[in-house]
Parts: sequence; C-alpha cells; structure tokens
Amino acid sequence: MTTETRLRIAMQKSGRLSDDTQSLLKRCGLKLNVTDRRLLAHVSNMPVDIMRVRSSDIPGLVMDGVCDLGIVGDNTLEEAALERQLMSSKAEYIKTSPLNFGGCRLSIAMPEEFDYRGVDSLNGLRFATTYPQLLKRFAAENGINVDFCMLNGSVEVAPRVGLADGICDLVSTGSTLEANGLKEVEIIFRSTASLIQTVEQLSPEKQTILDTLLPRIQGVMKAKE
Ligand code: PRT
Repeated sequence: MTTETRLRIAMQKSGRLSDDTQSLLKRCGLKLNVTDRRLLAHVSNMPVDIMRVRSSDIPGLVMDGVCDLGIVGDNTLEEAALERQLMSSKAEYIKTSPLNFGGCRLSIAMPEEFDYRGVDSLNGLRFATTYPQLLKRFAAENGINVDFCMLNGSVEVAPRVGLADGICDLVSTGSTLEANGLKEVEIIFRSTASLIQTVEQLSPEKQTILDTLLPRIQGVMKAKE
C-alpha cells in the first residue's frame, strides 16, 4: 500500500485527449491550472496532483503504480499491455470507467486500387503502423502473416513512398485516408478514452478521494450522453 495522501492522475499533456480530459476534471470540481509548463500540477481545492505526459507513457505509469489513475485511449492502453506482456513487465490495471470522448478505430487501409477480397488478401504484406502488437494479434487471430514497419506519425504516406503495402492506423472521420488515396478494409480495434486505475492498493486517504471523484466523473459522462 502506498503511503502518500495525494491522488496522482496522469493525463495527456497536449493532443487530442487533453482538452476533453481537462474539461472533465474541471467539471468534476477540480481547480487546476495547467496553462503553465509544469508537468506536475497541483489541484488547489482537493488533494490531487495531475501529471501531464505523452499518451504513450500513461499506461506504464499506472501499471507501475507511479500514478494512481490515468486517462488514456484504449488503443494506447491495449498496445502497451501487449508490449509489456511480451517483455514480462507489469501489465495489469483496472478499467475504472469508459469515457465518452476520444472515439476512434484502429483500421487496416490499403491503396484505393488494391483488390481486397477478404483478410487472406493481406497475407504476406507489409504495413506501416504505430500499433505493431495490435496488428500482430489481429494477424494471428486471422491466420495470416504480416510484416510491419514502425512509424509514429504520417503513417498514411507510407504506401505512396514505397515503405509499405498498406497501413494500420487510427481513423475517426476517414478524411485523412481519403486525402491519401487509401481505403479502409478492416477495423481491428475500437477505442474510446478510459479512466484506468493502478492495481496497487491505495492508501485510505487516496481511496476516499477516489470514492468522491468517481461518482462525479460518471455523472459528468452521463450528462454528456
Ligand atoms: O502525442 P502523444 O504521445 O501524447 O500521443 P498520440 O500521438 O497518440 O496523440 P494524439 O493527440 O494524436 O492522439 C491521442 C489519442 O486520441 C489517440 O491515442 C486516440 O485514442 C485518440 N484519437 C481519436 C485519435 C484520433 N481520434 C485520430 N483520428 N488519435 C489520432 N487520430 C489521427 C490518426 O492517427 C490519423 O492520422 O487522426 C488521423 C485520422 O483522422 P481522420 O478524422 O481523418 O480519420
């Protein structure tokens, strides 16, 4: 059991989830000032600290018990959990609450002219992706072999420059795929943001804060529906 008394929450510092996360916390009554450059922001009216980091660092911080809670996309979470299982690192967490923002899907997309005839037509191809573990799991579940190359951005350009046959990337409206001459052929994972919690036992003080916070989060989510 940890002995600290302030609940520590990890959130994305800047990006697609940061505004929604900040607004959720504010609507739960937390007074936080995240306009400065500090990575650890104190909440002034509750014993809560907000750690502002890259999305991809959030699962590990919660799985290692450095942060008590985290708000992160299921895509990032699942990829990190698979990666950590592979490395025999701690990969457990509690999914405390799904959140109704950050919705997207992880999809395989191919050039428009590709003759897609089902999953088997992807066998032996190479994909650019930020999500190799989710791609490998999809391939294994479907009995196909795929190769991949890691890209952390501009994934959609890979087929055009000859780096890969297709891509495995996040899609929300589909307009980026269309603008790059790609078509979505398989959805392999559906995602929203989630509130996750460490499996480590919280100190009684932290548990009390969480017991106050959780119904507020669920109330805000319900009001948004
Ligand atoms: O930078 P950091 O390490 O913090 O993380 P990140 O690179 O994942 O950050 P960011 O801000 O791009 O995404 C944060 C999270 O937002 C993702 O992990 C998802 O859970 C969620 N999300 C929701 C998305 C999208 N929708 C999304 N559309 N993340 C990325 N995209 C990108 C996608 O990669 C593609 O380039 O948007 C483009 C496609 O969008 P459409 O609308 O044209 O289909």
